[in-house]
Amino acid sequence: MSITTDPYTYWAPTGGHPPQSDLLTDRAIVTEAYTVIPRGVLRDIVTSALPEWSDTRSWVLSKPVAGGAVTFSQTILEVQPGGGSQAPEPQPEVEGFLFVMAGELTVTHEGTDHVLTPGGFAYLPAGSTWSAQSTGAEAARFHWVRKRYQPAAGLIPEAAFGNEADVEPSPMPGTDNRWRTTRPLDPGNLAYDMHVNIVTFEPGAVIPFAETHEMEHGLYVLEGKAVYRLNGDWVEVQEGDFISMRAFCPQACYAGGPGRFRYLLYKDVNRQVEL
Ligand code: UGY
Ligand code: MN
Repeated sequence: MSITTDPYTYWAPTGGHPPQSDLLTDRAIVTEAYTVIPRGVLRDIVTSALPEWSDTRSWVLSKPVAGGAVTFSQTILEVQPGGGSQAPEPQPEVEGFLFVMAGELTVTHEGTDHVLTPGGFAYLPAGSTWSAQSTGAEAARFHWVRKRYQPAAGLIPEAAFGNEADVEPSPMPGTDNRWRTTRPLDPGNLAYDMHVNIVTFEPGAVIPFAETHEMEHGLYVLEGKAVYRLNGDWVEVQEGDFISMRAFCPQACYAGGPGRFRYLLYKDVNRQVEL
């Protein structure tokens, strides 16, 4: 079976407000093991401004909540052309990962500019000096995953910049590349205590067992649709939807097509359990 060769697409929210004639029923749910935030709820009234950023609004998709995922926050920022921040990160002990879906974001890290377009990413180590500006003609829309860095003796994580198009994905064994993972941060480098990967399924590919692991996930669907198994439930998801999973939430999926199914996946990794 062939691999889809169409260019990657990235679904990003633009806000707005539904008409009074719409049904309110959607798939939003908070359970003891997972949360689903469907794209239909990413509206104007749930945005928040951030004091460190100008001409910006944001949708916070995940933050530590008792009983839920607690190791990270994940936010979509929408920064109008010319807007941005000279000092985006208020907490020096917090690392960040940016992933651009629309527009252009210029990230200046330790004095060097990095221009990120859709598919572009940046890893900013905790305590590093960086700023960001929306430098395109349309608003920059991007994910910002933040995590309190968990130090490990002798290990110092390096900043990383690039575009997913330039990172060779790793095929999952026995799938003919129909389930593959693009890893912007070197998985062999234990200085990193989180990964943010892009997972791709060709139509018909599956996660064929209920992964049940200590790591938490933030999962944002970039492209396509699928049915996702979360704990005891099957949930239909599409591009623009977000799922957060607490530790040990059983998970699998069936990518039934018709197109490719792709998502951005946060995962805490490489550290002893803190007790
Ligand atoms: O790496 C992972 O944990 C990944 N396979 N999980 C997932 O896609 N839900
Ligand atoms: Mn997983």
